[in-house]
Amino acid sequence: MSTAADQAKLVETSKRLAAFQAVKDYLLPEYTRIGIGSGSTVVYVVEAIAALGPAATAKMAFYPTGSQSEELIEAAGLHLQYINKLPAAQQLDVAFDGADEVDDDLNLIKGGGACLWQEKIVATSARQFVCVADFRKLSARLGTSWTKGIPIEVLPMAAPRVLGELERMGSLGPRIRPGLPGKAGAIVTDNGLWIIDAPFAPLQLSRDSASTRSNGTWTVDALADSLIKIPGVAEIGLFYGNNGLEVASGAQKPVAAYF
Ligand code: ABF
Repeated sequence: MSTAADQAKLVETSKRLAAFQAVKDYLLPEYTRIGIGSGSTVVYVVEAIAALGPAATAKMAFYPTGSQSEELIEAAGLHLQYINKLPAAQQLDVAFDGADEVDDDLNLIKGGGACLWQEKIVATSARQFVCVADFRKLSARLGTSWTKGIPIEVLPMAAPRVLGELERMGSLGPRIRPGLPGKAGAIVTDNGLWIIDAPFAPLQLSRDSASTRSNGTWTVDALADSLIKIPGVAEIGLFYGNNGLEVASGAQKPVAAYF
């Protein structure tokens, strides 16, 4: 009989295998600029990169998505660089990041770790964005396995009005994310903002659905378009779009996902 400990071990093994495979397939020796996301799965991505050895990574610079990945990069002895130092005409060769949920079309929910804004900037600065996750994260419709809600980064003074607008849009119980255990008040992001988690019914897959809200269900793109327009919203944890192979560059959605 499988115990909780067995399941936890399976999840960690899955994350590690996915991370090592993603690095093997997508970190080419000639690459020099690499984005590093946040979360516990990315720890294995950095482990896989560090395992290549100093000679292999000597010419590579690593761009973090917040304070956690900054610490990871430094602790692994890799060269830390910042996205604000990247000239506008240049792109990262590849960016690796985790996700909270991945649909069949590779749209993502991200932001469970409160780093979504910088994660989106780094992902869209890369020629190729590669998602690494474990088997629990894959589902046919976003909002099925990740039921805490879509993370939305907001200006604190706008939070009550954003909550009201989210309810009007059909979110079921949106709430300001509390601080980490032992910390009073709301969680504060690396950007000094708050996070609202807004649950919606599982999202429809199709981009060209006739109705954006038939049966109270939004399509990913229609919901994203509406959320980002709410005054006070800085960024949303939906990484979505229609980036087929021909438009991989600068896309929010990954070109590949590893489980
Ligand atoms: C980041 O870390 C986030 O976008 C996502 O919320 C979270 C996933 O964390 P984990 O890998 O620990 O499940 O990728």
